[in-house]
Amino acid sequence: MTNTILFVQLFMGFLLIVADSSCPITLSPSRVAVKYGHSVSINCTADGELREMGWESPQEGIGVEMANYLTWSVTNLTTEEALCFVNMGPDQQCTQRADIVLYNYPETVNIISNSTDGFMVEGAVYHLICDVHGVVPAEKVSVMWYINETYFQKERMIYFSPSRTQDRAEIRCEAHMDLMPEGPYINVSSQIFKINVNFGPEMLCTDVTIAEGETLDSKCPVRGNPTPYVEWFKNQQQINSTAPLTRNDSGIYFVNTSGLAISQSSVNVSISYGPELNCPHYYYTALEHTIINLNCTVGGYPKPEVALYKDGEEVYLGIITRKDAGDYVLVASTETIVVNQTFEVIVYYPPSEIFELESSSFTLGSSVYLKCYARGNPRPKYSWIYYNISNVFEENVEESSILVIQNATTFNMGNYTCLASNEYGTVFKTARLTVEGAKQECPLQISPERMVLEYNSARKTATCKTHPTSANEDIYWLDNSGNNNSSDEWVADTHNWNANPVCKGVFKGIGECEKKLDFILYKKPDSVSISIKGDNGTLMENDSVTLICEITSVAPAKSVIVHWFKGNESFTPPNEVQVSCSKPNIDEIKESVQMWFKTNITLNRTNNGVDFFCGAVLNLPEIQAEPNQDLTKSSPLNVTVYYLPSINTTKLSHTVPVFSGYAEDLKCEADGNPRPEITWTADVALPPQQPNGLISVIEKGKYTCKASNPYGSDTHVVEVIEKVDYLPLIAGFVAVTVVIISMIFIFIYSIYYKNTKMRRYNLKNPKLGAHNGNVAHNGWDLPLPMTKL
Ligand SMILES: *C1O[C@H](CO)[C@@H](O)[C@H](O)[C@H]1NC(C)=O
Ligand SMILES: *[C@@H]1O[C@H](CO)[C@@H](O)[C@H](O)[C@H]1NC(C)=O
Ligand SMILES: *[C@@H]1O[C@H](CO)[C@@H](O)[C@H](O)[C@H]1NC(C)=O
Ligand SMILES: *[C@@H]1O[C@H](CO)[C@@H](O)[C@H](O)[C@H]1NC(C)=O
Ligand SMILES: *[C@@H]1O[C@H](CO)[C@@H](O)[C@H](O)[C@H]1NC(C)=O
Ligand SMILES: *[C@@H]1O[C@H](CO)[C@@H](O)[C@H](O)[C@H]1NC(C)=O
Ligand SMILES: *[C@@H]1O[C@H](CO)[C@@H](O)[C@H](O)[C@H]1NC(C)=O
Ligand SMILES: *[C@@H]1O[C@H](CO)[C@@H](O)[C@H](O)[C@H]1NC(C)=O
Ligand SMILES: *[C@@H]1O[C@H](CO)[C@@H](O)[C@H](O)[C@H]1NC(C)=O
Ligand SMILES: *[C@@H]1O[C@H](CO)[C@@H](O)[C@H](O)[C@H]1NC(C)=O
Ligand SMILES: *[C@@H]1O[C@H](CO)[C@@H](O)[C@H](O)[C@H]1NC(C)=O
Ligand SMILES: *[C@@H]1O[C@H](CO)[C@@H](O)[C@H](O)[C@H]1NC(C)=O
Repeated sequence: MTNTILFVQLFMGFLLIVADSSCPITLSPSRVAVKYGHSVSINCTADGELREMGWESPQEGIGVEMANYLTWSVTNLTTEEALCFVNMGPDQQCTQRADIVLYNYPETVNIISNSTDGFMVEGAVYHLICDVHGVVPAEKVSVMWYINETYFQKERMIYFSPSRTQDRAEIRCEAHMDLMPEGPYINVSSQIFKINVNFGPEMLCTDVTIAEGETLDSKCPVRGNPTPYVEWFKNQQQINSTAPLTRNDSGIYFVNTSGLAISQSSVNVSISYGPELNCPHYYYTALEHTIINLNCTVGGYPKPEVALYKDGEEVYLGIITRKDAGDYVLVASTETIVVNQTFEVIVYYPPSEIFELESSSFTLGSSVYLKCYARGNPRPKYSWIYYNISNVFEENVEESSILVIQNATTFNMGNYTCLASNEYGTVFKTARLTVEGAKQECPLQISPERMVLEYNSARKTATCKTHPTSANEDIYWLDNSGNNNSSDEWVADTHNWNANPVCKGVFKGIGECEKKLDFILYKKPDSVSISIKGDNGTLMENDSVTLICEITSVAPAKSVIVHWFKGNESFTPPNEVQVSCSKPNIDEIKESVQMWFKTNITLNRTNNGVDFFCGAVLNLPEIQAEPNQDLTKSSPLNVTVYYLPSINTTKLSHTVPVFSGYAEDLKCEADGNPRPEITWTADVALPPQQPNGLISVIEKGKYTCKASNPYGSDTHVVEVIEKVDYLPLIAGFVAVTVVIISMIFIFIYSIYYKNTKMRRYNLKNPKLGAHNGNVAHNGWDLPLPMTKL
C-alpha cells in the first residue's frame, strides 16, 4: 500500500515538474463538474508573481490583468470552454484549459417498443429501446435493463422474446452517468413497462393418466393468455371438466379451446385408482395338497403389482403343504402406493404316521408305557384296540395318547393298535408286547376245567368266561351238540361220545384263541373175562402162554387200567402187556370199545390150580374215591399145569446104614402133575410096599425108587449098608451127661430163686388190710393188692 501511494506521489511530482517547466499556471479546482445553468468559479494562479493573465471563455471571459491570480466566475454556465492564460514574456504565453464537465440530468427516460401497449406474443421478438432524453454529456450515459427488478441487459436497444412466465413482467431501464468525484452520480429510471405475454390456448395432455377424484381441469388445464374458453366432449357429450373423475371415465376426449386462437385436440384419458385389495377372509382353511382360492380382488390402474409375503419373504402359494400354514401379507403396489392385507392360512391334513409306538418286551410285574403320537390338523383323536383288562389305562397327554399297563401280566401280551384320526383320515399302528420266554395266554377260563361224567348220567353244565375279566369280548362254544342259548354255558350231553367242547374267544389285540374243556364221558365195563391162549388141553410147565383179559364196552379206552390177580393177590406181569382195542387209536377214541390186554407168561408148577383173575378200572381221579368198588373183576381162570415127576432127595440120601436087627424106613416122595406113581425095585428081596412110597428095609442092598406120571419118570437109587450097634453105649453116656447137666442147672437156679423172691414180695401194700378196701381212688393207689408179676 505505501508503495502504491509513493508511486502516485512520484508520478504527480513529475507532472508538476513538467507543468512548471512549461507553464507555471495552476487551476483550482483543477477539475470541476457543473450542472448546466449552475455557477462555477475557477482560481487561476501563476507562480506567485504578478503576471499578465486572463481568461478566455464564451461566457464571462476576462481580459489581461496583472495579478497573482485571476478567478473566473460564471453564474449560469452553459459552456465547457474556459482557458486561463499567462503572458510569460513577449510572445510567450502559457495557457491552461479549465477542465470543466458540464452536465445535465435526463429530462425523460422512456421505453419504446414495437409491441402495442406491452402486449406480446410468446416467442415473438420485440425490440425495446431505452430512450434517454436531454442528458449531458450523452456519451457518458449507460443503460441498464431490469425485468421484475432483475438486471438483464445493458444495451440501449434490446431484442426481447417473452416467455409466458414473463407475463405481467415489469420492465424498466435506468440511465446512468458517473461524474464522480467532482460531480454527481446520476441514476434515472424509466417508467415501468408492463408486458402482457399472450400464448395458447395450449393443451398439454394428449395421453394422460388422471387419478380418480381429480378433475380434467386440474390435470389437463388449457393454458393460454388470454385465458381460453374450454369445452370438453366425450362421445359427443359435453363434459363438466370440474367434476371429479371416476374410474369409468377413461376414454378419448375432445377439447375445444378458444383464446388467443381456436383449436381442437383430443386427449386419451386414463383414470388411475387404487391399488385396491380386498380379500374376503382373515383366515383361510385348506386341506393339504389342495389349492387355496384366496379369492382376493385386486383393483387399480395402472395395474398394481401383487406379491405375497410370509415372514418377510416373498412366497407363492401353490399346492398347499402343511409348511404353508401361517400369517401372510398380500401386498398390492404401484410406484407410489402400497396397500396390504394380512390373513392367516390354516392347513388341514390327515394324521401322519404314528411315531414312538414300537413293539417291545417287558418283564412281568413292571409298568409298561405305550405312546402314540401322530401329527395332524386338526389335532388327531386317539383310540386304542387291545385286550382291555383292568390294569390298562389310557391317558391323553398333550398331543399324544399314552397307554399305561401297571403291573404287567402275561395277559397283557398281545397287539396294541393305536388309531389316530381326524376329519381327514385315520392312521394306525400296531405294536406287539411280549414277555420273554412266555407264551401268549388265552384269557379264557372254563369252569370246571375238567368234566368227567358217566355215560347216560345226568347232564352238567360248564361255563366259559374271560379271565381276567374283560368286557365286550366275543365268546362262544364250538361244540354245538350241547349248546345252550347262553353262549357262555355248555351243557354236556351224556349220550354223545363225540362231544368236543371248545370255548373260543375273539379278543381285541390277541385275536382268536380257544380253550378246551377236558370233557370225559366214561363208561364202566359191561364185563371182564380172562382167558389163556395156547391152551391146547394140556399146559406144561415152562410153556409160554398168553393171558388175555377182555373188557367189553368201556370208555375211554386210554384210561382203562387192568390189574392182574393170581389167586387173591395181584401181580405185575413179568412181560410187556399188549393192549388192543376194537377201534383204532386208543389214545383218542372216546366211545365205548372192547379191549384186550395180553401178556405172555411162562407157566410153572406154582401156577397149577391157581385162579387167575383180571380186573379193569378207569384211571380217572374223579371216580376213584372207592377204588375197589370200581374194579370190575373177571370170573376166575383155574389153570392146570402139568409137570414131570421129581423125587425129593432131601429126605432120601444115597447111602442108608442099617444096624443089624433093626429095620430102616425108606420113604420115596415125588412131586409131579398128575401125581406120580411110586414103585420100588431092589437087587435083593424087596419088602412089601406100603402106600406113600414107604418101605422098611433090613437087608443091605441097592434099592431103586421110580416115580412116574404120563409125562415122564424119575428114579433114585439108595444103597443100604450094615453097621455095628453102638447105640446102648452111646445111650448110657448120654444119660450120665444129662444127669450131670441137670444137677448143675438146679443148683444155679436155686441160688437165683432165693434172691428174686425177697424183692418181689416187698412191693405189697401193708395198709390195704387195715382200711378195709375203702380208699380214695387216686389213680395210682389202686385198690387191688399188688400181686406177683
Ligand atoms: C442563463 O442563460 C440562459 C441563456 O443563455 C438564459 O436563458 C437564462 O435565463 C439565464 N439564467 C439566468 C438566471 O440568468
Ligand atoms: C485565488 O488565489 C489567491 C492566491 O492564492 C487567493 O488569495 C485568492 O483568495 C483566491 N481566490 C479565490 C476566489 O479563491
Ligand atoms: C418489432 O421489431 C423487431 C425488430 O426490429 C422485428 O423483428 C419485429 O417483427 C417487430 N414486431 C412487430 C410486431 O412489428
Ligand atoms: C438508481 O436509483 C434507484 C432509486 O434511487 C436505486 O434503487 C438504484 O439502485 C440506483 N441504481 C444504481 C445502479 O445505483
Ligand atoms: C361441474 O362440477 C362441479 C363440481 O362437481 C359443480 O360444482 C359444477 O356446478 C358443475 N357445473 C355444471 C355446469 O354442471
Ligand atoms: C369369491 O368371491 C366372490 C365374491 O366375493 C364369491 O361370489 C365367490 O363365491 C367366492 N369364491 C370362493 C371360492 O370363495
Ligand atoms: C376298558 O375297560 C374299562 C373298564 O371296563 C372301560 O372303562 C374302558 O372304556 C375300556 N377301554 C376300552 C378302550 O375299551
Ligand atoms: C402285581 O401283580 C401281582 C400278581 O398279579 C400281585 O401279587 C401284586 O400285588 C401286584 N402288584 C401291584 C402293585 O399291583
Ligand atoms: C388169600 O387167601 C388165603 C386163604 O384163602 C388167605 O389166607 C390170605 O390171607 C388171602 N390173602 C389176601 C391178600 O387176601
Ligand atoms: C407172546 O408170545 C407170542 C408167541 O411167542 C408172540 O407172538 C406175542 O407177541 C407175545 N406177546 C407178548 C405180549 O409178548
Ligand atoms: C382148580 O381145579 C382143580 C381140579 O379141577 C381143583 O382141585 C382146585 O381146587 C381148583 N382150584 C381152585 C382155586 O378152585
Ligand atoms: C422134600 O422133603 C422135605 C422134608 O419133608 C421138604 O422140606 C422139602 O420141601 C421137600 N422138597 C421138595 C422139592 O418137595
